[in-house]
Amino acid sequence: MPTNTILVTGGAGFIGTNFIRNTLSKRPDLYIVNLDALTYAGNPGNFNDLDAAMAKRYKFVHGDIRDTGLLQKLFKENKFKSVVHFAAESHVDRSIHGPEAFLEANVEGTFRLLEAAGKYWETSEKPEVFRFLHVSTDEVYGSLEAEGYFTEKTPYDPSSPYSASKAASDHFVRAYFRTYGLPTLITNCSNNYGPYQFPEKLIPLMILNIIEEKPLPLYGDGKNVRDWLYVADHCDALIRVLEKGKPGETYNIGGGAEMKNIEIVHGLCDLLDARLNRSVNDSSRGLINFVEDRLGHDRRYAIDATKIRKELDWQPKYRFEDALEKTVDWYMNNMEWIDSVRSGEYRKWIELNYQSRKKE
Ligand code: NAD
Ligand code: TDX
Repeated sequence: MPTNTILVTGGAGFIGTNFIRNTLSKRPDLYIVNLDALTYAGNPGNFNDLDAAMAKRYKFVHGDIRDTGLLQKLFKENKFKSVVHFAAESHVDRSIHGPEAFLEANVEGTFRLLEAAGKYWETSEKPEVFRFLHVSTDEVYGSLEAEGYFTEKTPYDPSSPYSASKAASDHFVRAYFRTYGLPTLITNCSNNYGPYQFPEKLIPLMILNIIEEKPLPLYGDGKNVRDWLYVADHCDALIRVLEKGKPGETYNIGGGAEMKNIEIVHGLCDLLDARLNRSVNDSSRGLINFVEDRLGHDRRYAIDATKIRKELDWQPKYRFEDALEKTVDWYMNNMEWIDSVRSGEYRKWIELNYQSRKKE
């Protein structure tokens, strides 16, 4: 691979896939190596349809970010210009059932990657251009009441094993900048949605359940609020941070689209009912089922994205209503992709998570 090659970790997952596809298309000079362990959430087939020119600039490596030997070999062979680090266990409910995998992938994994990147950067005489971009979440800031926003200065206050593991990984990344000078960047973004999202997360899970006329499990009172960010907007923000961000800095990325979960589900029911010719009397809203709440469920997330807007001139381009429609259409047109990711493991997860939530 040529010298303008970037290492993407976790690129066979939801955001990584969108980032690689988006970047290969918008930056024709860049080459990408995608290192992914292919957990249940990773799907290497997401790149089968790249055109020949893009496929030449893309390479998949099946491996774990905790494998130091492999990392050293990859850095030596490719002399990466930068690292964009997505690889993680990413689902809050899974972290409640099995926190250890989150410690291993998110904390140890990030640590091993920092070590390997740091050694490479030191021994290659600290190239000016090198960047390590760590993709993190707004969940590290904890939960908001009805008022206020997360800024880059909001103190960390994670609630779930997932957000605790992401918070720990953020601290390691910051420490490698302050202690060793490794040129790191951190982004903390809000809830993403769009193509290729694994159907354990709210939006794709609800789309599929509506299509299949299954119950729509809303946790608690359904009024928890999330700030929704279309994945293509997120990917543009990441490129901007990678190219223009200042080492050592953190940037919050938000969609500016706060919605209650119940509003999202109502919207999805209406969009799909129109597409599936379901009448008002037969509305999918009738499938809504309030179930036992998530343990430690954060009430509200909302991002203040002033810093990235002012310093890097980024703001979301997509209106929530339009991007939600695009997302619904993508899932309706990609049922084969859905079948390919819904393995036996997926069915086991759905049973484990939703069986225990049923109310008497
Ligand atoms: P995802 O679960 O869809 O994908 C994660 C990918 O990482 C998978 O392909 C998986 O195989 C890979 N992976 C996991 N452990 C690995 C390991 N040890 N070594 C190598 N690869 C490994 O996740 P996503 O939704 O695409 O999220 C990507 C990143 O963005 C995560 O770090 C997540 O914390 C962060 N994030 C996600 C959201 C969101 O709304 N999805 C919001 C904020 C931040
Ligand atoms: O079946 C469900 N019913 C339900 O009511 C599911 C799966 C979720 N919910 C609720 C919980 C949340 O309030 O919907 C909201 C969104 O849930 P998720 O899609 O699981 O996302 P969230 O927990 O908010 O975390 C997401 O955004 C931040 C990503 O999964 C994280 O990786 C990211 O860091």
